[in-house]
Amino acid sequence: MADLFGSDNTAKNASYAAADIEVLEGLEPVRKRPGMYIGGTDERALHHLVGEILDNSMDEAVAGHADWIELNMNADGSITVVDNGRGIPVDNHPKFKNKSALEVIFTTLHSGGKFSGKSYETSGGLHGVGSSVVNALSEWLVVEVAREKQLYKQSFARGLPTSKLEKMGPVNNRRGTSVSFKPDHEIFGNKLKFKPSWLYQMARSKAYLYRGVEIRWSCDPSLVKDAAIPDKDVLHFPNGLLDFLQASLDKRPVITDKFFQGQLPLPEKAGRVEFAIAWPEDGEPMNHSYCNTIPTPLGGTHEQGLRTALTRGIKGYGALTNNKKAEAITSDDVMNGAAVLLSVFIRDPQFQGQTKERLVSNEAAKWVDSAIKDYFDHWLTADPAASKILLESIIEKAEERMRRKSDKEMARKSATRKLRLPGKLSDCSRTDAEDTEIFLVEGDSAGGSAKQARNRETQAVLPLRGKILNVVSATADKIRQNQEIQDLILALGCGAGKDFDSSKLRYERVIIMTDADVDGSHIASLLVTFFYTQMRGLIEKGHLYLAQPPLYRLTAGTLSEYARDDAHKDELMKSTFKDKKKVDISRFKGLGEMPAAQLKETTMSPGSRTLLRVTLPDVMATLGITPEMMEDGKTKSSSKSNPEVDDLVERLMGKNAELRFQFIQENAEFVQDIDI
Ligand code: TSJ
Repeated sequence: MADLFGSDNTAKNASYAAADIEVLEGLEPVRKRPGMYIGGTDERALHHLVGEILDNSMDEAVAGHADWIELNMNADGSITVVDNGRGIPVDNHPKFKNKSALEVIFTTLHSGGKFSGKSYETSGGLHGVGSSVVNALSEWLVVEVAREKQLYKQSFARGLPTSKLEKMGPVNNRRGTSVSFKPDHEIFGNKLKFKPSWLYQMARSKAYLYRGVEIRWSCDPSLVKDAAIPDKDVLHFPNGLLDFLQASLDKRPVITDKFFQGQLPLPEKAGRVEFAIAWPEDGEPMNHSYCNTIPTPLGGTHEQGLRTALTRGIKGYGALTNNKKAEAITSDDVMNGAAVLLSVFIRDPQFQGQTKERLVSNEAAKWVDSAIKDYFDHWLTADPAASKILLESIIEKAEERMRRKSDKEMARKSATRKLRLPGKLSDCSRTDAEDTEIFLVEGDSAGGSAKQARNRETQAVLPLRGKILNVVSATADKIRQNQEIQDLILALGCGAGKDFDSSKLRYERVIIMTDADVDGSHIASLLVTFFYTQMRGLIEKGHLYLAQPPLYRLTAGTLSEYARDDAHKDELMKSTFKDKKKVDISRFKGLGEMPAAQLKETTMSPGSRTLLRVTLPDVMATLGITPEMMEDGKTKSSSKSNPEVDDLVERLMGKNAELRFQFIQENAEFVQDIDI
């Protein structure tokens, strides 16, 4: 929402360019396909509406303009959120001569909100455009604004105004915004109701995440709630995440009483990071991360930065204290036993995923890492007794992991693989599947580069020639006759269709590595579709990944970075290369022409690459697709047509490769693996 008022926008508005208008559109698409905007129409999505509204008040508080927020659950199933901020602006918006800014905010959709995979420029992903989405999906919504000593009010129904913005008279002693809304039963059905416990938890965690705000909770006594949920409560936590962690651990014993916690500025004035970490004795991990108080349950770059800092710190401390065993520690050993709360505040965060639950702003990893690094070193050296206990417990984890691994290797070696393998396969030398990968690459030339760039012990390469058969439109017989497909099935060792057995998979990860162009996208989407129809278990068990080869290399003097796509390139130009006069941008035509060393660094080496994990079941569930409907890749005609399903099927099976690849990428899970 803030972008509607940003200063550069105001300047642009004066020129009233046609191009500007395209950015905003009505709310019909939201009512037509609610799932695309709020990730479904289930209970979770319903509660998401409250988050959208609350986040706007949180933004106002975090910006320093409000210090309390009310969250009320009303007897009629509606919600009221109030804050004492500046009040949503009510002046006429320059782009819409007869409409107030407030009305524009509640009745228009930023087109970034469409299923485009692009993030918005406001504080958080779905957020910031959320108010109009909530309005569209509400039976009614009423806004009141107290601003400049005047009270204003406007009402809406299902996204459309039912009144003008009215002046309700003077107010002298307060300012702020109040929004009440009732979710539309036409969208969410009659059965869905807000759960007091969920909303109370949401309010609580927001209060923990920003110590400068007091959240006043109230829930109508007539609503049924758990014994633990009060009718009224004031949530305010001056010790922020530390209070949050203590409450979450709930007296579970920890291996050192000293928590690692802090609030630190990020470098380059990029924002700040807060964290509180403990290592519980029971070794049960806990991990919650947030960006601008918005939960990021799928993690992302901020978590990655913390991981890197903690792992380097622990290993460094091991080296410092001459503990040789520390060398074997991996980031998983450090994180898997930790209870972690991480919260970052940054400008213009980039989110990804169906419900924008993962932070992908590239620079966040480096910012969080460098903010925490030295602070962690100091913390470790300040209390050697506690640090020794911590180090030793992490070493124990590492040793346990290595024991398990060698047991497994022994078991596999005795059951030797007497397999006929395809001639084109360059296999890895390791014989058991653990920690091995196979790269499926497009064509022999890319195959050659990949062979040079790989780690022979753990990475296999299978070049696939030409476009593989479009499996969704072919019969099972025809699929099996296809040479490329036969090679693929043989190399993976796990069979296909009815014979599929994931325990026979010869590699831990199957990585599709195609060029970052239209043809590459096409092959990648065909392969994903093949796996979806013939080896679905492989996706379900999280074995399938997409590599992310760069499309550009940016160079200025000694500075050199790779960019995945145009958006990433633009982002780098605005950040890392901002002050550079001459930036040389080269575009890679294909993986085959990339020097092996670069291919290794950018795309193949576990230390520096980024992989996307393909997780289709999530999306299937969200869009209401059952596995039966997709059997043999054909939709069984169901009595009533479901536009969301039709659309998905079209995306998967239709001719448009771009759309398919976009679908896959948007729903893939972000995995960044560092193996230090
Ligand atoms: F989501 C929402 F729009 F419905 C909503 C917004 C709901 C609630 C309960 C509060 C809010 C909200 C918005 N609270 N505070 C604000 N602040 C602004 O919109 C605002 C005010 C002044 C200025 C300015 O630059 O003067 C800028 C903004 C973004």
